[in-house]
Amino acid sequence: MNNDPYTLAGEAAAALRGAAGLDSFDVALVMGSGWVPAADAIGETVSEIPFADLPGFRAPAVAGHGGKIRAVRTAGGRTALIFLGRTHLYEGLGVDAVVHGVRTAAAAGVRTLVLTNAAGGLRPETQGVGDPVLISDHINLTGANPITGTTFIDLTEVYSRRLRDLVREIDPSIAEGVYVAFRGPTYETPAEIRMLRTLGGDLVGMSTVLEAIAAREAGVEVLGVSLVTNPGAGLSGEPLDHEEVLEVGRATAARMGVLLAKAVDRL
Ligand code: 8IG
Repeated sequence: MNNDPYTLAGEAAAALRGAAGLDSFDVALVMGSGWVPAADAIGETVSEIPFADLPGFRAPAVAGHGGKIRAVRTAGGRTALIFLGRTHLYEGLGVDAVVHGVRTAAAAGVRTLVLTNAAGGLRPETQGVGDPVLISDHINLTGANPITGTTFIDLTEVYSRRLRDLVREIDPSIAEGVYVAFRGPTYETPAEIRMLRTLGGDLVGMSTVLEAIAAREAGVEVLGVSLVTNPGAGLSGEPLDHEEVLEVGRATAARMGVLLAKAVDRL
């Protein structure tokens, strides 16, 4: 048995193709906390497989993450893989586990990846809770990288300008921002939030950046969208609460679903 992560991704991709009866998929979407309820708007379900039934995947640990991969056909005739849940670095399963879904999607033929997440907002002056923000760039403070060895990948445009422009044609009011990733699972201290604002960050979270790097390694074009679910620690005078994050997601699911459904058919 070969446990190389890229080989495992190929095996998982073959299983997904088989279950859906499709040779390839156009696009993959990773639905972060708050985005899972939006998945139903993307298209008609063709097949659904729990993570636990696929090579290299584990059931996700976080409440609010569904833990399966759905194959769908969109209204415009595209085929999409929707990852309902993801593995986070803070779960301690390692970097390969975090990016396994992205490598599987790439192996399944996907050329465009939509990474969604819920994030803390670093600019409450201009960001409303419940607003989507297009990720324009990232600052990777996880201390990790999915690539080992002398593969020097260009990260000048991790989050495709073409895809961001396309989403703004659908919703011109949507803002852009720089996403900062920490390993977590703690939220930040107020001092760390002040540091991130000084560094030029607009959003803070615990996902997405390693997946985006793995996608670029595979030559996959990336669209990143954050749902702002709370102001960063110390910015609002209130403590941070995971339940509140999930509630914002439930309240905004319909809007997010409509946005993504329109975007996927134009990618
Ligand atoms: I939702 O404020 C969500 N995820 N690191 N900080 C970090 N991750 C988050 C936050 C936040 N909000």
